[in-house]
Amino acid sequence: MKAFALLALALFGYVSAQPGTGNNLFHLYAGSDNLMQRNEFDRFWLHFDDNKDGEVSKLEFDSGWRQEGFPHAASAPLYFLEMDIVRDEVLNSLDFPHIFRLFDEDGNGVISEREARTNGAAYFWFNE
Ligand SMILES: [Ca+2]
Ligand SMILES: [Ca+2]
Ligand SMILES: [Ca+2]
Repeated sequence: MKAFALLALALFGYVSAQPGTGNNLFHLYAGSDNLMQRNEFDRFWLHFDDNKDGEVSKLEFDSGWRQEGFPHAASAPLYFLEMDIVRDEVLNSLDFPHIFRLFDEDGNGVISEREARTNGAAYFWFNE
């Protein structure tokens, strides 16, 4: 729980400190190899899961997006819809593999910084 609070703080600090949100988020989750594996990608989505039931509800996503100071908070409900690919009004392990493949454009099983930036900008209007 403490680690989580620290992570949230780190996220918030990163986001509010400078532009290029997608870029900083990528480094936070991708780690030192600068590539995002499936488990790292899932970890990003699940950090919105406040009650830890393995599913990100629309409320969790919307309020998390705002609390962390991500850009274009008014559009968070739309971003949720975009990512709810298996349409059941929650983001969970059914959606993550599909979202991952949308980001992994060359299909090599990892998300590169370029893939993250391009798609983050397209889906969430993050600064490139
Ligand atoms: Ca939840
Ligand atoms: Ca879903
Ligand atoms: Ca890739």
